[in-house]
Amino acid sequence: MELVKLEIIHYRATMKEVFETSFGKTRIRDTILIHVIDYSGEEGWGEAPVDIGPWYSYETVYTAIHIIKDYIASILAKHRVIRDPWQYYGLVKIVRGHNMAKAGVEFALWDLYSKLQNKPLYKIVGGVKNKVEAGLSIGIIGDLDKLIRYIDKGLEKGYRRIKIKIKPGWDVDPVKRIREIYGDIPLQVDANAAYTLDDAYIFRELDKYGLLMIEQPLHYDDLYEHSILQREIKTPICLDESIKNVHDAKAGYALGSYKILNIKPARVGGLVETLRIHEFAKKHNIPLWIGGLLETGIGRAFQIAAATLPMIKYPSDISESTRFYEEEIVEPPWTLNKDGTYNVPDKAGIGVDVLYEKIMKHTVKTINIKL
Ligand code: OSB
Ligand code: MG
Repeated sequence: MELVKLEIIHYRATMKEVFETSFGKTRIRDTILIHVIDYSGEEGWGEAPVDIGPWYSYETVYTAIHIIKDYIASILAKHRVIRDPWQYYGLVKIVRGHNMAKAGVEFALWDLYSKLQNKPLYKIVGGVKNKVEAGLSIGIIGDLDKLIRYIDKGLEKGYRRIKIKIKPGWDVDPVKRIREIYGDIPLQVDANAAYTLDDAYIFRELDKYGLLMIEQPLHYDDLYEHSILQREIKTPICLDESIKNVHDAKAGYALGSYKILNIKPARVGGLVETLRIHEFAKKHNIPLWIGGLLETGIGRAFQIAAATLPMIKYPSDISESTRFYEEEIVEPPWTLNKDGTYNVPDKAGIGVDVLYEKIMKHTVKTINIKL
């Protein structure tokens, strides 16, 4: 790849529905889209699914712009010819943390690289499936009847499992209600780090409901306390926020902090680190699935490619394009089959066309860097 241009786009969309987690409500979604152009004229698209503030992660739209513009772009400008995404991974290692910023650019390079190889992205990363299973992640709704109506719609659409966000005061009751109404449908909960070990009694209570897993119950950076909680409950703990790289995955495994991992390729710095964690998971037979961060259709493409990997054993948090956003920025949009799967595109690259004009309608700012 011989890069000639890097474009950083601050994109802002109003959400069709508010998404509430234990760390807050999202009504307006700010994110970073990355566009790279090769000497051949071929292009690549990526997304760094940061937020406007440091809520899910310490990274924000502004830290991502800073890291990409002031460091990653300089590294690219110095090298210009980048053999492949693995070389990029080595070059940006010098930047500590800022995984989403690094991932956004890496994704764009993966798209470009696979287009230049004329192969679909999922094949290049070693994917083995041509359909991937989707689960629905439901925010904190706060009203049991509304929650049930929401689940009805989700199941009707075909989503293969339901995940509800929980926080203190909204945990056992909704789970109990869902079990009463739907029996033993595939169900899991995600606390986004809202609890402490003092709340262990809540997890012992949730333990009675046959959940597939409990996602990130304790502190966002913790491995040790999760290992204590995991010993007290039989429901598998799945870590999300605590796993930022393969080192965290190894340490958590040694401690017994989890039985399942949620991999968000952006959270771990991109698809190269995803593949490293996947390798470790394969060696130890750890089941994985792919998590989401309210991505646009661009980010969803990388989740779908990652979800084709062999250790992905549970449905992934990949919502249809139309769930959160009015404007479709990819063509065709990501649409669920009736059986709750997505077809994995067989076209070169991410397999969908990016609609530049539509993106520009919701763009706050673009930064163009000549490489
Ligand atoms: O913890 O999985 C999470 C969304 C924003 C921040 C954190 C999380 C989520 C989701 C969204 O659960 C799932 C999706 O993108 O559809
Ligand atoms: Mg989560």
